[in-house]
Amino acid sequence: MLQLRNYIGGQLVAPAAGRYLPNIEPATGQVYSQVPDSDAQDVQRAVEAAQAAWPAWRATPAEQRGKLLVRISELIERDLERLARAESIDNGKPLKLARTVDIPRAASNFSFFGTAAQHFASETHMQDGVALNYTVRHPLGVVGCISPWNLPLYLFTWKIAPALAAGNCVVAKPSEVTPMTAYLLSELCQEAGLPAGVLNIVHGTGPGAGQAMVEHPHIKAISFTGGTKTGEHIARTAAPMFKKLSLELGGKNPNIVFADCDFEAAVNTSVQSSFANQGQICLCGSRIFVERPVYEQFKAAFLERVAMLNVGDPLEEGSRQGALVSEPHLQKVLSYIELAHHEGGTLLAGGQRVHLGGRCAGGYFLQPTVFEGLGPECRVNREEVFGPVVTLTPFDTEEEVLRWANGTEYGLAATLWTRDLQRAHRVAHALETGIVWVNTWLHRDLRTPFGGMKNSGVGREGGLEALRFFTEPQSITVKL
Ligand code: TXE
Repeated sequence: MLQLRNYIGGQLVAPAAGRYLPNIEPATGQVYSQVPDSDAQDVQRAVEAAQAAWPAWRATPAEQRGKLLVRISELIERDLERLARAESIDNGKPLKLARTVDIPRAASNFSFFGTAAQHFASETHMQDGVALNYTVRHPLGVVGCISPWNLPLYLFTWKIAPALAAGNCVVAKPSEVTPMTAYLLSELCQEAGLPAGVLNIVHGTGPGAGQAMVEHPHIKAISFTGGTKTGEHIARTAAPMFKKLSLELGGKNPNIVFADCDFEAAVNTSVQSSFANQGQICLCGSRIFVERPVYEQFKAAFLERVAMLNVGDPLEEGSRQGALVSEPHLQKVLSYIELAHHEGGTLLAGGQRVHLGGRCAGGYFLQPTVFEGLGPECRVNREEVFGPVVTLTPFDTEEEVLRWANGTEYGLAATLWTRDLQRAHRVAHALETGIVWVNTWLHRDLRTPFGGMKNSGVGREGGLEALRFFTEPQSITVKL
């Protein structure tokens, strides 16, 4: 059985303690590879390798660093099909989704930041006749990147690429639940000629390798995406050490449909924003609020399209819904379906585990599930389910829907559907979320700031925000 290895100092190496964790294919429930269960010793080696590589990497001109990142991007594009298949097997997502979204985006992350570093400028403040003030942005040194299982290579590279572009050396840990494409990336980095130690990938659990990274005194910053509880724990550990922190956490995003919207577009995109990746995207709109005059019409059209989302083997081209990532996660989502019944919800679609035959007999499949009749105060409408479960709720006024939309502890993203331009701006500005999509969803321009308000996180990723996070500004004043 394939044993993955850590990527430390340019070499693929076994974990120091020789321990491994089983890596399960969600569509079959079978162990298909083993992932290093690394510990503090491995993290220590990775930090030492990164520290050794840093002086030369820092001194490498941004253009040359960028060329290496662009080369990695090209290799990801070359291996698109192989990587997409690996992602689908490892995560349970439909192969088509991995091929059209996850892997192309991983390639874009490297090419975008590979060139962005050359456009990164710092400020000058001239005090006429008195002084010239200018800002230098220094890389931090060794930084840590920790990513989750829902968009494995996509989110892993979204952190690594800007960190490297800004001149840092990186110790990175992918989720232990989906380590495969990070492992394949380490091979591509070797092929691209990335200098040894510039990027180090340590596999393992959160409490093991992850915690050791967060506690390590020589890791200057942590960029983390994952659950809000984990983010809280990381902040508690890292804040007293004055580490820079970027935390991209959970969401409970509203999707607001006004009666004057482009109806077909709203329905079709709402099916996407509800169930893409089995609802396991922090940006999914799991609370759908529909203005009362079109509520019944929307419900009927939405349910009709949901019925067409066939659940099947993620490797088969026709499957629209794949497997959930793990048995414990499936059980968590099922517990929320049970809770929705207890809270008085009416089940409109789905609600059951799906048992497929053949090779997928042991897989973690769930029907796309829709409830109505759950008030905004219900736990199902306040807590992050992170699965294919959404609620439909009619609303009467803009003020009411804004109160409900803003009524959770999260504030990551929101979508609104209207043809009224004034309302679009007014409602967007009143939403307490880091991202608002008007008449679209998951539309991403990599230059825009990405991140959440309230318990959805601290800091922003994307574009210049990411380059700023991974650098330390130094202000220099020269008396004229
Ligand atoms: O995430 P974790 P889990 C939400 C979603 C899900 C819940 C838990 O609701 O049900 O979080 O998922 C590493 N120090 N999201 O348990 O634990 C871990 O190894 C350092 C939302 O999978 O937050 C992995 O690499 N690292 C979400 C990463 O953190 C630690 C995406 C994320 O794992 C650590 C995923 C520690 N003490 C889950 N503990 C989103 N918003 O995108 C864990 N990790």
